[in-house]
Amino acid sequence: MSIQDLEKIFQDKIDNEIKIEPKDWMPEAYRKTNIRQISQHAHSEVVGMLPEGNWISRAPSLKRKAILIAKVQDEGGHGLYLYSSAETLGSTRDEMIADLHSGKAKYSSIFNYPSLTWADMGAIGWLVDGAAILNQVMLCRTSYGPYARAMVRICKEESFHQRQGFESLLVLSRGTEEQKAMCQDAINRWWWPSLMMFGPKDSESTNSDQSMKWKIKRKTNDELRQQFIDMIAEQIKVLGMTLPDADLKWNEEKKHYDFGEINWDEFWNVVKGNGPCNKQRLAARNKAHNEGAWVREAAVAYAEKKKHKQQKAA
Ligand code: FAQ
Repeated sequence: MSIQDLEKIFQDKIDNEIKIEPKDWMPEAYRKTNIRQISQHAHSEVVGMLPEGNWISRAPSLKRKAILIAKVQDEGGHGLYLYSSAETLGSTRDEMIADLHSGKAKYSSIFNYPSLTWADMGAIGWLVDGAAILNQVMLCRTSYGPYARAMVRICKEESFHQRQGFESLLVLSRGTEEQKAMCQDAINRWWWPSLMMFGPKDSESTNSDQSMKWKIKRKTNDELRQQFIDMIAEQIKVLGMTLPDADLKWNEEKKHYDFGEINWDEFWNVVKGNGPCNKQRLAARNKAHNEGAWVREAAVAYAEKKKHKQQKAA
């Protein structure tokens, strides 16, 4: 069969909503784009454990501590399903992790901001998981089968994360003046970086056109960002707080909220490794990896021992 025939069969499958599976023929660029996106997504989940992990030992009650531990563990689990899904495309976990640790691979810009107060745990759950879930609901229908299936469970867990974040902020928003101020301050700091999670404007998005044709992405960066703003602009009213954007206003004609200009210089600066916590995050991941070397060695030694035992018995 010629390349053109194979490409036609592949695109027909996509056009007919048939998932692409690991053993199917696929264009090399489709494979690479999926490895790039899925591995960056996995790295984001794992690096994303750090800002919240920072508050586990300082949670204000046993209940909040148990919830936060469970949430951080969930994020680690999401990373593992996603690495497994990328491995089905021929990339090894060692390669992907090496790329993260050397700074070659990207992960979401949002995790390069510091978590300064307890209220940040609520703001991360509500805004960061809220933004993540909108993007990920779309990815449950992405064209690559293993990625789409991994997203189903991830979305269920993220939706719990978002609710716990909102509930945590709701308690603060009804608390003392100090707690209300802490809640507002966390929202002020996390709002704009959350909008940047959706990626650059469509006009600047290098991958979107092709990814939309391949149905890896089903909605553009700007579409998802607008959907998020429309949702949060309503939910903030329940909290009795405000969003830090003087231009945020309902537009009756468009049936969407208008909003102010995002600071794209800040976004690219963070993506290029110069955000407030980039160096700290990579140092933490490298340290954890190095300190865990003995666990990996022990696991390999145990697997070898088991194999020999089985071979002897056979
Ligand atoms: N940060 O052409 P596009 C979570 C890069 S999970 C850093 O538009 P694309 C869970 C992009 O890679 C959050 N880099 O790119 C959680 C590309 O560079 P490249 C992560 C960014 O891929 C919650 C360049 O800019 N979610 O939060 C960012 O079509 C709480 C041009 O951009 C996912 O990864 C950014 N924000 O669209 C965990 C979802 N945006 O690679 C713990 C899957 C763009 O060509 C606690 N990913 N770039 O060198 C996606 O849906 C897409 O990859 C987008 C970007 C939408 C993120």
